[in-house]
Amino acid sequence: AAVPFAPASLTASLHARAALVLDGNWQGASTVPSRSLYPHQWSWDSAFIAIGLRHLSPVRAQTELRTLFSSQWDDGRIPHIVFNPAVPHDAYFPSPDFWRSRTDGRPSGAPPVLQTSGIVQPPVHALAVWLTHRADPGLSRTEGFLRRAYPQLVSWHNYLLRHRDLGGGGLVSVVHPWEQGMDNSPCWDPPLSRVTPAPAGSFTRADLAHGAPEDRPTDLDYGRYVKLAMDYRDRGYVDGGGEFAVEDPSFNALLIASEHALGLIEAELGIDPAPRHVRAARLTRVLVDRLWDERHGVFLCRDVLTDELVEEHGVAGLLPLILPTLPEEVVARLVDTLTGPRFGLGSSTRLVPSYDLTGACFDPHRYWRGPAWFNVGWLVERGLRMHDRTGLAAGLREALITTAGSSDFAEYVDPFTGEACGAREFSWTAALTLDLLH
Ligand code: 9YW
Repeated sequence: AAVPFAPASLTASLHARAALVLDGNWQGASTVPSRSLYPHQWSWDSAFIAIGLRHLSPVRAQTELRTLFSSQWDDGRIPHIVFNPAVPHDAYFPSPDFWRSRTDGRPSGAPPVLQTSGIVQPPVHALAVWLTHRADPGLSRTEGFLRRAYPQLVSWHNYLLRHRDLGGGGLVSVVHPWEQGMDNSPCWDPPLSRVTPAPAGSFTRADLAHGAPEDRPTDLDYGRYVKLAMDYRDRGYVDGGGEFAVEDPSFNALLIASEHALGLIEAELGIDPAPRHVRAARLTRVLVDRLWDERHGVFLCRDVLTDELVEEHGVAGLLPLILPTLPEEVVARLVDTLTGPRFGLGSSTRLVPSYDLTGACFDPHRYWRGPAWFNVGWLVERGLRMHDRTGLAAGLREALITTAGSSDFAEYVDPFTGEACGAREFSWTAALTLDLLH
């Protein structure tokens, strides 16, 4: 069926509207994802935000990333939230008193003056640093931007590769669905089903006051998220020994893409980048070995505790498309899957749904169980261009730009109709629209 998308806004006014969203969400040294729903700094949001912000103000993009990096723990992890102390604790749950990052004696060494969470988010940061540098290399050199960010990025990647190879096969595991960023993806259902949820009355969700409950994760999911986070906290954020450990194709692909970006940063700093690119190519091979499903032409999650692949087709399984050394036969299969009945790009939808349209759990409105997200679309567009699928990339780019404008930069949209869901004036939607317009 034809998809009724709103007509394209004028490029110039869309650019101005996106800039206004980012100005409105700017806090002086970082940007909130959404003023209503997410009033602090989120890790992978900031990376995507910087990628757009660099077109408006390279200085602000640098500041965004530097602020985030100042929250890095001694063990190298970059926490998924940096809390704004001026925001009341009940504005977002879990709040700092849940995470207790400043409790004395944490072996992982959280920074003493900031309040942060203890889990992480996808490592898109080296890519964001490199793209921010490219926006104004002169300014970046004057500011020592790469020189200062480089050791922080190295220690961040080392944390992941050294402390999070919980499956022992060379890939990184996430220990909580929030770490991968696609909170309630059906890919988490089997591994999460083993987790006993925290009792319903033991915590109060803040998200339901702002978002439509039927679009948000269920209470049962939330109870399990809380239990996993509490257990990790109570183990002092020491890795290993938890009830949830999953190798996810998107998290690992973003790490590998960032390893390549780190190679480009090294070349710029006069450091030999060859070992970095070799490591990234080796990790790409490991990703294919451990997570590629030849039968369905998609990457799957590996549940590390059972050592089994999870038979659910989430969009995370398509994101390795962003990898430059992915074998062409794998690229071709991924493009078939993307444009086939399960993801429908170019036929049943012009966007990229977050989950298999034919899957039993598909829901066009419920968060990461079907709706289309703009960061995902941006990554797929980049991957398609990288692998010379320029026609498909151009169609997707156009649809992303048009839908961002017609949905008032929504957090996510119905993949068929483009109808806005979740928060409006969402920062990464505005930022990545700016990037697509350039
Ligand atoms: C939540 C901020 C974050 C994103 C995640 C997204 C959501 C937080 O919002 O998680 O409370 O549900 O799933 O990817 O970083 O935008």
